[in-house]
Amino acid sequence: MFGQIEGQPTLAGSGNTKNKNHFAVYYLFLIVYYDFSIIDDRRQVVKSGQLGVEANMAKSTSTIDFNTRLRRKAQSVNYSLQRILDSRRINSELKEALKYTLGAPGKRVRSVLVLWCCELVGGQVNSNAEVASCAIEMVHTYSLIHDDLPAMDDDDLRRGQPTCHKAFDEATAILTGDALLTLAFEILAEGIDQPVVAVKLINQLAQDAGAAGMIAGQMADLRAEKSVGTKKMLEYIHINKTAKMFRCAAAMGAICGGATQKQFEYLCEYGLHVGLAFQIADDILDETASSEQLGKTAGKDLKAAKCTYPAIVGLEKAREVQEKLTSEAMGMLKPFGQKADTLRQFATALMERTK
Ligand code: GRG
Repeated sequence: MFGQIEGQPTLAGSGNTKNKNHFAVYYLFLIVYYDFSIIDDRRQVVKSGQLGVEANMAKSTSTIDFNTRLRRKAQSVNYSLQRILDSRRINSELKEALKYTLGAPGKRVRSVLVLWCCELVGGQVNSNAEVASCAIEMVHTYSLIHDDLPAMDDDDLRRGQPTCHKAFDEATAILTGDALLTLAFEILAEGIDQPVVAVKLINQLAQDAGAAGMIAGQMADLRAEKSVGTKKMLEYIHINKTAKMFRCAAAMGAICGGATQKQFEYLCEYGLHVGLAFQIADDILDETASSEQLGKTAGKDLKAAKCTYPAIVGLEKAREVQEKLTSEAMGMLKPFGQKADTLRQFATALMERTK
């Protein structure tokens, strides 16, 4: 998990045992120090209600490896989600299910994309981006809960734990999804500091997650089962079901960071491309990885004769398409220069993911 830190040898390459021990102690100190500093920063955020942690983290960005930065950003989203849930009066049974699903170890990649796009165009993450990152995670989590229901994909395992309707019951799972979907729009309406920004964010999320976005993709996906799939159908499903939520994340980050129209358009295209590549990775992993590795049931697409890239074009070609999309996504970052290096690493990480 802790890859090489720039300018420092890794543990494995650090010489004799005595030196290794010194490095081990040093690393331990660094880990403990960083974890405590994050907690301290968060306490300040809770106390003042303002964003501090992202600004503090940004200082050390250049010296920390990508995976650690991704993990830190995801952790900051977790804190924000927890804070939002803790601050609301919600029926205790429903709250338990909300915490169970939202608190489960999701990768938070859409949320982190919001934060990094805001940082890219605005220089730093602001409180609007923090709210937007939580809103998109809520909508994403709702979609997973509903997708796992018996009427849809009928699955038992999600994020390494029993699905919501298995852990609770079907009615609770439907309502938990409904609560997350509505809460997402509530926090945007309530927590964004300028009405015009709030409206833009609400509109973007409604468009990309709604009847002309994720729901359209899900509908087509269900209808495509067991029919003879075509490449056109496949693209329609994947773009709508998955890629538009990544486009949405990039767009929301751009809006929060005050992007110009051109920057907004480049980031939207970047989001669509990495989102499609992410879904192809998902299709490939469904065939090549285990349920333990994925934290969800592997091999389901094949069994359900789903319209996937490996099923339509084969595994090898699927990987080629994925690489092409990732390289096109990188192309969208050219105008941003070196400042977009984190998004370049993000695109590569999504393509190479193993879970
Ligand atoms: C039910 C309205 C409705 C929509 C369902 C998102 C979705 C549409 C279905 C989930 C099943 C699926 C395979 C969707 C494709 C998108 C995808 C790969 C979702 C999983 O996202 P990750 O890997 O999940 O980011 P975590 O758990 O890490 O958040």
